[in-house]
Amino acid sequence: MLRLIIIALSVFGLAAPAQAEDGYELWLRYPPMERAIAKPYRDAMQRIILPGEPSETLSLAISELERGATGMLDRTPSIDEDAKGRGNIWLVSGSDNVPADTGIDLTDLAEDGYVIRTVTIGKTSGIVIASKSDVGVLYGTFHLLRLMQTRADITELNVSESPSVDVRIMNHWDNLDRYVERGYSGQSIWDWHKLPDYIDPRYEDYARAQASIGINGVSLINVNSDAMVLTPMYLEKTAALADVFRPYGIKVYQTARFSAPMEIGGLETADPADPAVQQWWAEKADEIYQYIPDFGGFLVKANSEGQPGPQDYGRNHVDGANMLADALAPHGGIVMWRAFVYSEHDDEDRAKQAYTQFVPLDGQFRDNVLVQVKNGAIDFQPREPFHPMFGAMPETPLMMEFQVTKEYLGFATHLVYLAPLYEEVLEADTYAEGEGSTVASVVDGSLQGQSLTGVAGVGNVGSDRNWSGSHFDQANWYAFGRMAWDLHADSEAIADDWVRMTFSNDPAFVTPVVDMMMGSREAAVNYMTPLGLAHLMATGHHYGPGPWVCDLGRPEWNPCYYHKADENGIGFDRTETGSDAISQYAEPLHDLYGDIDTVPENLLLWFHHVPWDHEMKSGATLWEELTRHYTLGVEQVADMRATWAGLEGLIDDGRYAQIAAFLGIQEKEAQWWRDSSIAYFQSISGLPLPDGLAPPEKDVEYYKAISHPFAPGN
Ligand code: GCW
Repeated sequence: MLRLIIIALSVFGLAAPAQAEDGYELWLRYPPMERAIAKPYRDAMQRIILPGEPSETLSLAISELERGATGMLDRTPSIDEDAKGRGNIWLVSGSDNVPADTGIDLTDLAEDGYVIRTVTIGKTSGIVIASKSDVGVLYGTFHLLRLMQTRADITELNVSESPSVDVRIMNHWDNLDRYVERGYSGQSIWDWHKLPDYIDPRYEDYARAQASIGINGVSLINVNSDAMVLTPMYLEKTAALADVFRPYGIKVYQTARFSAPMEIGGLETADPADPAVQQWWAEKADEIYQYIPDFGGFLVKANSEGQPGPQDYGRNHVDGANMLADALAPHGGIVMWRAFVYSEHDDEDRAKQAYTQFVPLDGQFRDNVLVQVKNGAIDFQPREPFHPMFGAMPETPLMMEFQVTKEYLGFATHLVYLAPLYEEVLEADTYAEGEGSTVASVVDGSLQGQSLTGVAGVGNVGSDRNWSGSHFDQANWYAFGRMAWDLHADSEAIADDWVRMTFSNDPAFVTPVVDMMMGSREAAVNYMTPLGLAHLMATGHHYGPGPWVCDLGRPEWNPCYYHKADENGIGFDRTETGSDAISQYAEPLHDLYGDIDTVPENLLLWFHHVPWDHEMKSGATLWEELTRHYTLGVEQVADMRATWAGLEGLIDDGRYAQIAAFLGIQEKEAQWWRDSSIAYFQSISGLPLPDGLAPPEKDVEYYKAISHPFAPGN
């Protein structure tokens, strides 16, 4: 019946009615295309040409094309050995199979890169999707479908794509009991208890979504790891997931708890210099590869936040990482050794500690080790300068770690599109090898000649029906994949694609929503931590403001440590007169950041302790400017909400309503952030509010008393 209505409506040139949608389909919905524009797309989708038996991966490419064509065009292409006439889609895997006379040359492509080209071969014509590998064909297929979903012209295609980095991995911080650390989208999607016998169909849908954005690796459990995951019972479960992911080109990785030889191996020590420990890991690796022949390797958090590591035995990160690397090397596995380290026994500025520990080790890691570095030196804040390790270890491949889940950016309810943050970091110039030494060029290996490269994202995928806890958080998953594939991708173009695929191609919807997304990160910076402030979230769960927290055991557990507000001013002095963290940045950044007059204002309080009456570029004082930023943040969210209210009826009611409600939560919480922060900082500065600025609703004691012991994700 519904189908009849759709057909009837399309005959009259009307759009299909809004259908109930719950977000499960992500950006792969393939709704019917407007009849008026469908013709060239229908013409292009007559038959899929594939000589011989398709592999499992090529079968997935075929079924994806069928799914897209059926959904969007109400046409199922036939599958043929030979091309005929027009409308052929050749799926070509392997250089030797490229049809003659097309001029297509795959030589310079990465193994999983692809070309999509409009061709004429003799009397036939159509589109060739060609790659050296099956998975490259699958990626190319998703690309072609994206072009159709976003209504791009597909009549003259000449696309050539190779990924920027080798390893494009989502890190799950999922515990074996299904609780997700910093997860705001339900439980872990890995139902360990029922594995390996029950394979939730969701695993395959997950793999398909990941492949559609080029993700080729998944680490399954929390970096605060559990050694049990390396026992035979869990290896069997992991192998079952690996079997689901394999056809989608996705390798499985596991986190390795450094003390595993003691916890599950019965050894007295986990000292990497001990031959028995080395032997244990080598045998463990052999065992893992018996279960999972293409196992990717280990992700390790060691000597950080209480996790065990080589320093427990007087060894260093190289000793630990190389031991594991040696165990994996015979099987082709890699180690991703995290640089997110700071110690409760170290008084050095937390922002300096990773650099201090790692940079002297440059050049000593094995070839199959990637050092995984968070984008900033503290911790996934709304804004941080790029991590100073980027560029500072020319002999070591550094892998980027972004956070996709929004631990410090309002959890699942705030609409904050993260791609502009990723882009800002990737395009930042480290000056490591002179001007133009961008973080992206460090990560992709082009600047300093690394061959093994990677990008990781701490995922936001959980058991919620909509996967990510909110519809707009799907955009962060999507954008993470697209940017890991292309470190130079444009965040706005990605938002545009995502909005079209996820919601609608109607310009009356697309334009305002993309604008809203593009401004959303700066709005969050404004209402949470403007002008270079950081880590002022309530302690523990990080939900809401807590700038007044000053009394916890270790200095760096307290927001006070990060803002250092006193009656004279606010901000962390990281110049020579303070922690001298600026010395970790190359010239001219060292001088630029070190000088209060040249440091970018959006990083001012990250690097300087600034008098309240300091004159800002606008002519206003720092105090005035700070209060204005907080206020602006709330106004920006109110604008987003108003924009959304104007879009009612342009998409399905279900998603519309949930987003409207979440924006309401965001506005309320932005106001809370603004009011409580202004009230608190005013209690320190003792200054009057600038003229015309609304006073906080309540006094500072009211905000201090708010407590949320059960905030999620802690
Ligand atoms: O962002 C912080 C989180 C911790 C996390 C840690 C890390 C997994 O607050 O929950 O632990 O970083 O990255 O290791």
